[in-house]
Amino acid sequence: MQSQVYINDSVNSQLDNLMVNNMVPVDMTRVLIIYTGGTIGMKNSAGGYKPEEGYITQKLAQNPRFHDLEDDKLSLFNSVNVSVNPDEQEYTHMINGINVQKRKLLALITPYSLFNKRTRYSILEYNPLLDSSNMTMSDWIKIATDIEMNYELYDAFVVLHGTDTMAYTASALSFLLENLGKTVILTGSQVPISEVRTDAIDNLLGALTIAGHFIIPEVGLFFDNKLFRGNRSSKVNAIEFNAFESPNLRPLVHVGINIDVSWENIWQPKRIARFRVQKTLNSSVASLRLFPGITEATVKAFFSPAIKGVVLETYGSGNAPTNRKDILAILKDACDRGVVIVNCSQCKKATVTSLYETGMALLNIGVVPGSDMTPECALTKLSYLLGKYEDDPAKVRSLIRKNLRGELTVVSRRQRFTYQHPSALLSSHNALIGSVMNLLGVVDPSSVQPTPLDSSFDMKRRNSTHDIESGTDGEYDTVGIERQLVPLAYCHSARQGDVKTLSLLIQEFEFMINQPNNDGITALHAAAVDNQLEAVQLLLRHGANVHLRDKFGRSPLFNAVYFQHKEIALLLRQAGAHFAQEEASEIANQLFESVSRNDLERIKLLIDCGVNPNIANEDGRTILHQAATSNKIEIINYLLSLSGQEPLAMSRS
Ligand code: ASN
Repeated sequence: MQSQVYINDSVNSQLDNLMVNNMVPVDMTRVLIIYTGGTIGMKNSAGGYKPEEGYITQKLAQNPRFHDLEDDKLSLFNSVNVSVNPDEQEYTHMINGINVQKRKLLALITPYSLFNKRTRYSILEYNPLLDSSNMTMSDWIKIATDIEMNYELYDAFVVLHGTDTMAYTASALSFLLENLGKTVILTGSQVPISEVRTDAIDNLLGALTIAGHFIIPEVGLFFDNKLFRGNRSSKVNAIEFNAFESPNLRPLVHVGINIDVSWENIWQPKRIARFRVQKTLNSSVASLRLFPGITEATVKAFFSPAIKGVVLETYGSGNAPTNRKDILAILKDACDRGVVIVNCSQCKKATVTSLYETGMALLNIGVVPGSDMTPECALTKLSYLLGKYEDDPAKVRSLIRKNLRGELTVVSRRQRFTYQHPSALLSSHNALIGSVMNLLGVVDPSSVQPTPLDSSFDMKRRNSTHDIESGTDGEYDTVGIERQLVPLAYCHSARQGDVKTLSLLIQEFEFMINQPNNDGITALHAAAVDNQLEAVQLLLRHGANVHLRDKFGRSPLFNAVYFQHKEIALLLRQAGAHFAQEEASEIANQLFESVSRNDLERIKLLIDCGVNPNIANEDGRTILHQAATSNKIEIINYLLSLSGQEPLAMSRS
């Protein structure tokens, strides 16, 4: 899509971003907190607990753990732009064309963390603030749309939300946010932040810390020191602080003395596609929990023609009574009519299989096994898929069984009973590490020391068969060696365009594809700098993240454009890359310099990579002004063509 050029564009809103950006250090992350309501922000009043406008921002601004008061005095970062939709009605069923307006919000800044990072954040507060029991599907779409509108302005998003329906919202968002490349974390609390003894501080600080330090490109739910995959979580406790569980998947992050990220469990999107938001959900979905003795009349009424998708909550491993021919007949009739029925277990920890005759009976009439999805997840997934493919139940059925966002485990019959002895895996591990060290010219493996446990690089070994926690497995310390050598090997082979070695590394260490080497660069940065197109393609298909910045704060896209590697730059754009806010001023300089140098190719590349051609300098002048003043006809004509205007019929003299 081409950008439009507005000839009379005055100082545009990008400019004040630019000016602020000049002062933003590399170690700064921008987070947008979307505050939707819930207990977390409530205040005790005469009429009981209720949310109060502006209260949470005020509370955080006064707390030195959340806001650097010294910095506040300098007021360097005290306001930030946020995109909002002024017309609330338009959120539902809106496909494209969001009516975007910029609003200024108060910006807060965390003190430096142990890793020398700070997070600048703002709170976009909803009106009205909702108890999550009052939320509807259009609220999910509203949150998703707000993330979409601010996707390029912020590095990560935290959603403050009531706990009661948080698992539903987290599941829904995980589907609505397609090709997500940034961190989105939902959190809330059991006790309001206004109380002395509250879980709000730890939950919010934990979510903000993770969002500020790591790119975990999925929708997570942070509670009681754990980050869960959102679509795997359920509220299980309304009395204690540990309100959530993720029964069928280990937490993604544990926050303790260290922050342990289980990188091997983090969802790595493998499609080369841009971030987009699905804005239609089908509300004709429902859950039916079986119980012994349920009547035919109840089931019949439930499956009335209006219904399009049903989560059938069955017993144990997905079992339903085979002696209830009346119920099976109603289910079969519904399936034949095109209703999509998903079989989920009533047990928290379970996988729906077809091992028992009672489960097979459902499969045979067309009910889709939901594997280990939570009922919350199955319902929102149905609503999402039926929102996209309402008239194609066969497609919905097949996609329900697929793992779209890490929401289910695909287990084949054979896999259930396979056991591989750890030594088999470790010997292949050792062989690979040995060859990696050869490649890098490292002679003595035992001379390689592990890096100290540092949360930003700390990672657990893969689970199950690989689980040798001590890190020593006979020959040498594989954990420490992996941590140091694998990123080195990734970068080295990416730089050389050695896709054979890259493929080998991916086979064994795909989960480390985004780990930076000692110079703070990732394999994708290295391949982009050295114009290794094939390597870039391979890395992107295996989960390389386009938003990671190197130690200079630069994204792979910046590198590709800087060195004018056009194909790579365009491929990165296709994969959702955009210039980081911190890069905006340098990129704008490049644009203006290219006009001075009459470098039309670079101008085209910058604009194709998303740079706004109407960006204005400090004098409010755009590149069109500059090209006109210096009589750069080709550039003028190119800029005019962007907005479909006739070229100038001027001579070059
Ligand atoms: N009822 C509240 C809500 O879900 C519960 C909470 O946030 N702890 O909004």
